[in-house]
Amino acid sequence: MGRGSIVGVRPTLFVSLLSWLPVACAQGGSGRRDAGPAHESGLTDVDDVPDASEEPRVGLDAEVEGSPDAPSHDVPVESTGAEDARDDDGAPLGLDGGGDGSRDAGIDGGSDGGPDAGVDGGGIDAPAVPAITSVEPRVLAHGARIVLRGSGLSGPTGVTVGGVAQSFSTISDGEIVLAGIDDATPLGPQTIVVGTSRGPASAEATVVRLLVNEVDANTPGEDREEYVELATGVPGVRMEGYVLVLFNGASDTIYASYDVSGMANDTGLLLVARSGFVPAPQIAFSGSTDQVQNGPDAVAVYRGSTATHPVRGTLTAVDLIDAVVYGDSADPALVGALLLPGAAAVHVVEGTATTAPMRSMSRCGSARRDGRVWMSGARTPGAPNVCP
Ligand SMILES: [Ca+2]
Ligand SMILES: [Ca+2]
Ligand SMILES: [Ca+2]
Ligand SMILES: [Ca+2]
Repeated sequence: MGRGSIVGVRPTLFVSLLSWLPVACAQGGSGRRDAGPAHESGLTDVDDVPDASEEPRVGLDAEVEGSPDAPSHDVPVESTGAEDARDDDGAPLGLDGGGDGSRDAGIDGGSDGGPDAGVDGGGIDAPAVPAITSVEPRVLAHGARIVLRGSGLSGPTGVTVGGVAQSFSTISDGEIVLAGIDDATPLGPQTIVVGTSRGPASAEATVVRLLVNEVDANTPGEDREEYVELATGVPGVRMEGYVLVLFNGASDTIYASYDVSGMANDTGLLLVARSGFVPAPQIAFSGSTDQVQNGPDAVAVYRGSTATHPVRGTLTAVDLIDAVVYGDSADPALVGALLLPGAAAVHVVEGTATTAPMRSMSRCGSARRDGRVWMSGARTPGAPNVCP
């Protein structure tokens, strides 16, 4: 094809045609069925533009492509389906070839990312539809800070989980933070609802009550039978987004941490013990002996991960979900940081030198961060505790 045939074309259209011509020529005879009549008619009457109630037809693509500025050879019209005659929003196409991925002769106003020539029938910016696109973490533990992300979330009128109102703060149109899932929120699969002036946005998530349920730090002889048992309150829930943290009272720093990941058993428990322990743990200690210090020390669960709570990390109540402080003597720093103030701020004793190896420390109540619900009792790894 000779370039001379388009000398004098406006620069912008010239560029458009340069990008268009090779494609047009390459398409050759692949034109649509009605290319002939449409082209023969030359400039189709604007009155012929179909409205939404009429059978879609192609017309104005041909009008542009067949304009006097176009090459004089038989213009191969793109193969267009009927849908090409309408905009993405169903409006009559007009001078818009966008959204269908095809190449148009320089007048492009569509949603394909090309420059808009200002003749797009659509393009009116609508307010963002309220939507929640992510919940972090996906498992909602009582007391846990939860981040909701999405769109159209500004000016929320309220947030509920399982029908229970939650305290929250709005970070932006796309982010809401729940300060801590209310302890009264029902467990199991629940719906999160963010009310807005433009209607509600919702998402599904599982609510758990994540607790340190039992700790056996001191076992007969070499400490090989130690374990920590976590409770979720939801059988078979697959956990993520939380971390088990072991604090050394001697330094008040983290000496071990494990991501709480894996599926709770049919009583909603997750066992953390050495590889090879019976019953098989959901989470394995990194070693096989002396993995749980005998006290005064503490075991806690946080929202986070081993990355946010690494070994040598410091004592904090930020994102803390539950904790137990234990040992023969008190550790005011651990108690003060991890347990609730007042009567709840007491540590638990596993037993005497004689009895401790045969017993464990068991939770016998559901209060979080409360030493009063703990007692020395029978070992029940992976099974419900034996309580009075
Ligand atoms: Ca130990
Ligand atoms: Ca210690
Ligand atoms: Ca013991
Ligand atoms: Ca148990």
